[in-house]
Amino acid sequence: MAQGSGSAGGATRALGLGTLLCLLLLLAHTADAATYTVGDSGGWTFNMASWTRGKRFRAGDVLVFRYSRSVHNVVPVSAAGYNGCSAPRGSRTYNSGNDRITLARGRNYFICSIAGHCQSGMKIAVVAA
Ligand code: CU1
Repeated sequence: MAQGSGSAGGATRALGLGTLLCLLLLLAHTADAATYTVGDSGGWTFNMASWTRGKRFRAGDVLVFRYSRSVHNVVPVSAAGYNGCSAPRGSRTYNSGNDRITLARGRNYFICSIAGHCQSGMKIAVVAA
């Protein structure tokens, strides 16, 4: 009987250790989050396609969009919105000129919804691992 309760205790300890490991992984992941200024010193502007090249983004990384708020904006869109350069009515629109947006796992698409800008390459597609 004593042996039985001992092994149950072991299972509980193993569960506790698993939970602890998960928490540590989560913390490590958070600490890893990087911040990227979109377009680097040039900021968020036209012909952005090459900016993502060679970068490895992770979920939780932060993109900083810097631009003149009187000229541009930032709208997260779907793949269709990205390809067609259209933002659905009611889309959340960032327009502070210094917007911080956290990447979700998977594909993240952003366009400028000012007429003609996305068509001129003011759009990025970011894949976050
Ligand atoms: Cu724009």
